[in-house]
Amino acid sequence: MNDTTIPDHNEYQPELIEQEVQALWSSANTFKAEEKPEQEKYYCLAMFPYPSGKLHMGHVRNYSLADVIARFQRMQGKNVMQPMGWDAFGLPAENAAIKNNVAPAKWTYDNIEYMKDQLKQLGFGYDWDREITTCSPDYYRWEQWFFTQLYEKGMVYKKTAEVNWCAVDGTVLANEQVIDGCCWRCDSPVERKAIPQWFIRITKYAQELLDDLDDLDEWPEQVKNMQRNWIGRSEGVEVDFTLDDGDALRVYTTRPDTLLGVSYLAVAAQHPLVQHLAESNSEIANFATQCQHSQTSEADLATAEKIGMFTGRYATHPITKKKTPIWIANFVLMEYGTGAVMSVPAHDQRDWEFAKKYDLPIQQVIASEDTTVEVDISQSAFTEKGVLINSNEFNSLTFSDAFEAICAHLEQHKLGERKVNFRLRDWGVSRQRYWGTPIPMINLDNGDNVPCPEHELPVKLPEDVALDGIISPIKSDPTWAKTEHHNKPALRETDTFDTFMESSWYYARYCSPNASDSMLDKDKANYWLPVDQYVGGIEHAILHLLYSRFFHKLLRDAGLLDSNEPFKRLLCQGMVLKDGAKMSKSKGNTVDPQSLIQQYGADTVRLFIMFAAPPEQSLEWSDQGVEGAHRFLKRLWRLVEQFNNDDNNSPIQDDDTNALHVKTHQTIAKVSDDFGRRQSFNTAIAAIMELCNQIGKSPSASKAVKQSALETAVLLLAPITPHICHKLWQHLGHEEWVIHARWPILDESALIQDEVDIIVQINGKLRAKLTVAADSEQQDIEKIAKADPSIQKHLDGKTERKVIWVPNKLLNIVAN
Ligand code: ANZ
Repeated sequence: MNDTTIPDHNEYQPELIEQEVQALWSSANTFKAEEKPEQEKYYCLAMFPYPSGKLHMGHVRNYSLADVIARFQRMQGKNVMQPMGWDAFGLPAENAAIKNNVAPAKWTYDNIEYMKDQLKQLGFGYDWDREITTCSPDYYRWEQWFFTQLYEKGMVYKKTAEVNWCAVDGTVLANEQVIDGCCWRCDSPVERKAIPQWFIRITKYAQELLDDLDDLDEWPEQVKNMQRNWIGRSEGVEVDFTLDDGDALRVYTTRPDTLLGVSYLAVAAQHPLVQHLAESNSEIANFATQCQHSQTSEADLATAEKIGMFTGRYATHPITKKKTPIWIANFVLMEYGTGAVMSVPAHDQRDWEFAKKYDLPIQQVIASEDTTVEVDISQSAFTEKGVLINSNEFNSLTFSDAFEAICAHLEQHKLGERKVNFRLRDWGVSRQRYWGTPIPMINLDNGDNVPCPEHELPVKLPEDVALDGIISPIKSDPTWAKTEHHNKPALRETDTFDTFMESSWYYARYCSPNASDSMLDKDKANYWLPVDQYVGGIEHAILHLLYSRFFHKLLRDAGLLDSNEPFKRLLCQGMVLKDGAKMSKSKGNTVDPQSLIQQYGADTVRLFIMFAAPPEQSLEWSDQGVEGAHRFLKRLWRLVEQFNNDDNNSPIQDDDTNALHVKTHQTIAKVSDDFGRRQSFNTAIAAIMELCNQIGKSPSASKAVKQSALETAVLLLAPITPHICHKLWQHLGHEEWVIHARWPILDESALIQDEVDIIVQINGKLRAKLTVAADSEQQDIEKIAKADPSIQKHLDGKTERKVIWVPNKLLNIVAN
């Protein structure tokens, strides 16, 4: 390059170049994505943020990861789409509104404006024309429309379900508003209250949601397992015990092999049998109410103290015909199976604890398959599967044989049938909060419900409201809910949707964000979907990802798109820590991205974040690390400047030239694999740094090879630090922008080494290093090694026992 093209500003000044480069991208519409059927598409998506005020480091990490992947794929020649938007409904807006006396809508839109500017400063390559804001009626109208479609299909129903209720304020509380069992506002004790709510039948898709996990081979195993456990498929049997009046008390068990060990039956307090008995027995009635009040979560119940009450009734065992007592027990859930269980204290720990407490018989019916193991049921239940004993004709059967034999027996006598159950419950989508999508249903005088007709959509949420913090403005407004149905006065639903509704389909709407006459443009959805790479926090492993997968299947079954799953590859990033604790406002240990950008520039922040840890692991914040990243960028800048100013007087040496050429291509090979397959960005950066070191140490390499090494470093870094790389690429003589450049091409032949270094060990200790021809034979190396004085010294007087040979790497002689 001649002198006239040497840039006059030869200092690295991120504050100048970042704004300049961002302005170039913006005026050229660089990140606008369009469907191009002839080009391979790549849809890269990071979980959209809740507009809470300003970005935190967790956001920066999430969005840097996705942006690096998007830019890398672009350099691979793919047609990349990377959209961004706002998960804008939710409770924090209501809390902020009360605190600052500003309407939730205004607070939300102001935050969006501020955070959008921050995202731009970080240089993320978003197609802003696709921006989605979920609190906009243009968005939620389609959610409302889709809900009415689901209603027509029978996929939606209303039933009473319990909520947290503050009797003093007369309002429902979100879980976050219950603090140590009391109302966050008035501190009075929170009760459980049953009110009518809307549900979507996700359970109809339980099996498919489970099965399709097997096809998601680019998802972390951990996330798939969390989903499997949440769906909780279990194979068992429903067994009938006969009541005195001839009716059946049906229980669900996964262990029919223990049927002969049943000592009592246990039913939930809400079981119809209990309700029936309660009508004529006040003691039972009182006990049932008491159970209901002390009801806790399923997880707590497993460890909570077992309480129960004998009903005074018996039912006949289906095989032994013995009279079996029926108990009410707090550990039995009405919502699972049949709400009744056969209790086998010898082989189930909950049953065992209950039996000990109420002095019920404990009869062992399973022995260990390992005959040397003596089972002791006096201290706890023996819960393993084994061989049947004390079970009449079923004795000595193993678990699976007994399962089959007992099922067959029950089915033959019409006393039971096989049943698959799921832990997964239908999705309750009603929230009694204001700042959410109004549920598009109309409640009629006669108690019936009808969906809002399509021409009335969207049912708009009023935005200019004042909040008193107690009751939702659309509930307190005497007119908002008033409407008509067939010329008769009727009332709109005043509950709003769970905000998981909005985040369940936004990824699909990004494909046609402005479609005004349909929820999705099918051709566009089919072009872009599934998302090729989804990046987000592990805290969304279960609900958000399960609901999105469910919605995708609903969209498919409504004919709106064709694929089965929304997200092909998933990356869950780890947390950002400071001094070992999660960086968070409540802990007061946050580092503000904004001030870092001002001090060092976005490229330094992005580089540090990508370098400090592998993506899935937690990232420990380090001020020195940020400094280090900044120093590296300054050094890179200087390397390019020096190269351009270099008159190259030093004689060219073939060895240096060759070594730098090899290093360049080794780096391309490593970084390509690290970015693509391994998604290990920290090791990729380390490799690029090594390459830069070698450039610095190779003054006598040829100019062409130096140029190529520098260009390679700039190209490989471009996805991570795009602004500086834009400038350096120009400084290296390119007119084309680096954002339009292709990923460097690997010269495989450079990787074939003529010579390799072999480590020679004696008894595992390093004793010599030999440089030999690549692919040498073991006996040749042994000869060279044994001729080496430093090896001879250590072998002297010893007998050789064994030689371990790792081709091209290591020779270890074991001797004593
Ligand atoms: C007898 C038995 C014997 C059981 C034994 C276990 C071990 P999963 O795998 O989760 O489906 N169960 C059934 N319905 C219940 C309910 N509504 N509330 C509480 N517990 C319930 O678990 C099924 C097992 O959980 C069933 O198998 C039943 O106890 C219990 F040695 O029946 B088992």
